Amino acid sequence: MLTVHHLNNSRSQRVLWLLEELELPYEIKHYRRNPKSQLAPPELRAAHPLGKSPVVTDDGATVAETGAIIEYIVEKSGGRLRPPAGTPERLRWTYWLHYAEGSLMPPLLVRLIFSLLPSRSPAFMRSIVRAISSRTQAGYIEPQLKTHFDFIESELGRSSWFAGEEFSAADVMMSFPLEAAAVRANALAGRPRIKALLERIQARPAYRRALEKGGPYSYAS
Ligand SMILES: N[C@@H](CCC(=O)N[C@@H](CS)C(=O)NCC(=O)O)C(=O)O
Repeated sequence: MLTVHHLNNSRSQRVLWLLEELELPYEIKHYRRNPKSQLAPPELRAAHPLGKSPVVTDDGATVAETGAIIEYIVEKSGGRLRPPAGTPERLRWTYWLHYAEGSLMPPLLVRLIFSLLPSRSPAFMRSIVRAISSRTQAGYIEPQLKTHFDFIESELGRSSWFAGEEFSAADVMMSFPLEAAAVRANALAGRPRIKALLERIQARPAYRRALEKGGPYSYAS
């Protein structure tokens, strides 16, 4: 049986959603973030040495990295939610599968870290750290994020879903960075296509079932 090592409020929510879309059998092993540090508990290292979620274990195989997990599950389903090889849709599918964690998550993470810096600095340095943090955000991070969000908004004008007219696993992969961007980085303001996409995603019955099974997830409305 495929087991999803699932951390609350995390990227692994989209693995549950994919499994619900494909109606594949699975079980969940739940892990809770440390409420103070927000880090995963050390027990997750028993599943994979990095101790990050998601990880899936299945018949002796251990797969980490959301993109690799999504490819593994899609393959296991016989290639559902993946456009046929050799088509332009398949190329777009592969692109978005890599882009989500490879290009979009890093600036979102940098933004999060910079926003936390002032409150985590010693009191006597706080005003200086706040000034450095806001200058870096305004001069570097926000323009980077704007470029990404505008690009995605424009790409969504080409077709109903990321890889074409059919819903696919690329939409599942892109859901988490877009949800995080909506909540943390005001990505929906002036971007009606991203907003509409997230509404369509979050209304899907399989998405709602995954939410019930996964427990607390603060990026969905
Ligand atoms: N690129 C990896 C990132 C994995 C990752 O950073 N997961 C976060 C959850 S959103 C995590 O486990 N955070 C807890 C920690 O770092 O202790 C993937 O997509 O699987």
